[in-house]
Amino acid sequence: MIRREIPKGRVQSFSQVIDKVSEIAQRVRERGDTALRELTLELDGIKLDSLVLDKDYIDGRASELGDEMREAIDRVWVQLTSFHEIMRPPNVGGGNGKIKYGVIWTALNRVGIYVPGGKKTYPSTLMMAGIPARVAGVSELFVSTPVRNRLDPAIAYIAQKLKVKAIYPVGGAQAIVAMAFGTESVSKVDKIIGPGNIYVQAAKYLVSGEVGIDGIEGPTELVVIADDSSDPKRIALDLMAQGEHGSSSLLVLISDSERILDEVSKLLNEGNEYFLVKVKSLDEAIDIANEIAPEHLSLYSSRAREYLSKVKNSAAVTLGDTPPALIDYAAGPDHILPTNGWSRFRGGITVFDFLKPISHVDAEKADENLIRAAMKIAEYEGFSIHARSIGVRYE
Ligand code: HSO
Ligand code: ZN
Repeated sequence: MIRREIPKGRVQSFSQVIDKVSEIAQRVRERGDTALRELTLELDGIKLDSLVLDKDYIDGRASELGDEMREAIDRVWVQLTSFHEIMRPPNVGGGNGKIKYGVIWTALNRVGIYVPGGKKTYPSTLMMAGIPARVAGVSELFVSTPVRNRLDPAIAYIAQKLKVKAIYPVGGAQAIVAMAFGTESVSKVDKIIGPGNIYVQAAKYLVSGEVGIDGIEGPTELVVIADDSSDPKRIALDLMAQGEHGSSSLLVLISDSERILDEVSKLLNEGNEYFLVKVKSLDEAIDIANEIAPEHLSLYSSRAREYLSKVKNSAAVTLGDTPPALIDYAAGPDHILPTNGWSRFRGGITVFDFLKPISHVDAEKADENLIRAAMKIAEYEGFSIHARSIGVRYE
């Protein structure tokens, strides 16, 4: 369906499912593995033998992967690794006066990766979460993913390459809660990374008081800004490509050319809703895109580079004739990206999602004025012992 208007908001909101997810969370917290088995049967219709996949089984599944797919994964692996490596921050240190201070970037210890499943499997998502984790130096990786019949050989192969500690064949909200709190079989992690359906998102939100989460990643979003020099067939393909994720995808084309809007509208398929917006100038288009704050933004214009600096809210921008789907699979930047307007305040997954800065201070000697200032503020707050504990060092 084609709408000639700016989209008003997002279709899904997890407030609709939060009660159900709270109930699932309570069951998993109270009854651990037993609840995981029951919920997987009830909600997914899958009877689980084991909650942790056997290493020999994973190796066996990986060995079923065809050579071409293996080579494709190996090639993309190099590309994603090189992108994430340019982001790795150095430890820094400095000082002013007599105080020395610094920051040590420290990798997280245990990370749980959620890989969505269902009708499709997402080996690409396992790479997008696992590779920056490995570049950051995370000690232990765990994967949870629904397994309908047998584990996807590509997921098995990537898990092998990532040296994951365990794969749990569990999906949905229950998988998130299990990794957040731990069960008899599932290890408790420090942070959970990965996209998922509305139940998974709501569960991440719910457990975010207990563990770190990367954000809330919902249905895919693409805004294309196109001028008259762009190719309508390719624009239609880019929009329909992100429509493959399902009917909740947010798909928008903004253009100053009526001809482009017209031609694209004739090429779009059924099954998704598409928003087509006519503007007077590309500056106006950028303003609208910044307001929408989409996950993916395609600047399909010969002046794309010029417009890039005007983009304020989007986590992944493709320039000119670059296909947005290349970011989904191979360009280098991550495809785990903020949706629902979250690109107003965060970007896609990088090594920083797996690192934390530990700051340190060495102030055995310190500037007299600074010491007096610290003591003054402590006393102002009514913390006289704080003040004394400082003063006694530098008398
Ligand atoms: N477009 C999705 C990622 C994806 N596409 C995975 C295909 N597979 C969110 O950026
Ligand atoms: Zn996609």
